[in-house]
Amino acid sequence: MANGQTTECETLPSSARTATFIVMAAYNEGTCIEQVVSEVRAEYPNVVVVDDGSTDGTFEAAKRCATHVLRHVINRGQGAALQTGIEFALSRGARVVVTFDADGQHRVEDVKAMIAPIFRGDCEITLGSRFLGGTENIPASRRKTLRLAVLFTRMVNRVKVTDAHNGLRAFSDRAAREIDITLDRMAHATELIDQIRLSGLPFKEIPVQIRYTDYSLKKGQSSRNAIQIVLHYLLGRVLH
Ligand SMILES: Nc1nc2c(ncn2[C@@H]2O[C@H](COP(=O)(O)OP(=O)(O)OP(=O)(O)O)[C@@H](O)[C@H]2O)c(=O)[nH]1
Ligand SMILES: [Mg+2]
Repeated sequence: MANGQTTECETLPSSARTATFIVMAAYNEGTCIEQVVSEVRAEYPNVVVVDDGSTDGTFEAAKRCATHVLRHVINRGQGAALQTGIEFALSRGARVVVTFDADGQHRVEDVKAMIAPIFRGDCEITLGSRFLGGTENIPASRRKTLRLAVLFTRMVNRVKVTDAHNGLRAFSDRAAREIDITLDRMAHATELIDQIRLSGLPFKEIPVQIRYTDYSLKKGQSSRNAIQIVLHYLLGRVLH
């Protein structure tokens, strides 16, 4: 498996932009989704929002700005919403599928470096890494939890990554077809790493930046959630 660090300077042909589908799972992101989608859509015309049973105005806001909007009638979790969005993107002819958080934590400018190695045929999957990207303002408790997640991934999944829970990822259509997220909630991130290892598909980690804003910190995952995520993942392994 490839595991390199690259930066991209080249420009992408417009055919690559249109063949790239950006999939966003969104849960109660009504206040920011329009801005996030608009920024992405200015560069990549195919943006698929999966509203994950939100109880605010996320669905209506997404309808105003996204290319495609899907909806789970109940909240099922990020893993389930991403699987729905990935399957939809493939059904519409996506050549590359990118997963991108709806809370504004990812940067549109990082997408190019994520997809270029796949279009070049260097690998089938890219995983964003905030630790290779030098993200500076990671809160101390998040940093510790994320480091523990990396240790867990190295020991349990036996895959050497530097950031196991980064929502910015890209898959070739072939990889997206092989990946089948069955863990509905946040444990899907660890399940994905298992599936990448089992598939033998070549992947690369790409340096990216994660924005920590007041909004994302208030809404995001707590350290207590991390324990739930581990238990959910282990239960999933026993049951599958
Ligand atoms: N929390 C949560 N997020 C969901 C859910 N379904 C979809 N999402 C989306 O998943 C994305 C990531 O959720 P976050 O809770 O921010 O998780 P995270 O970015 O891994 O964690 P932080 O670094 O703490 O922000 C966001 O775009 C959410 O809108 C859900 O059921 N719960
Ligand atoms: Mg977040």
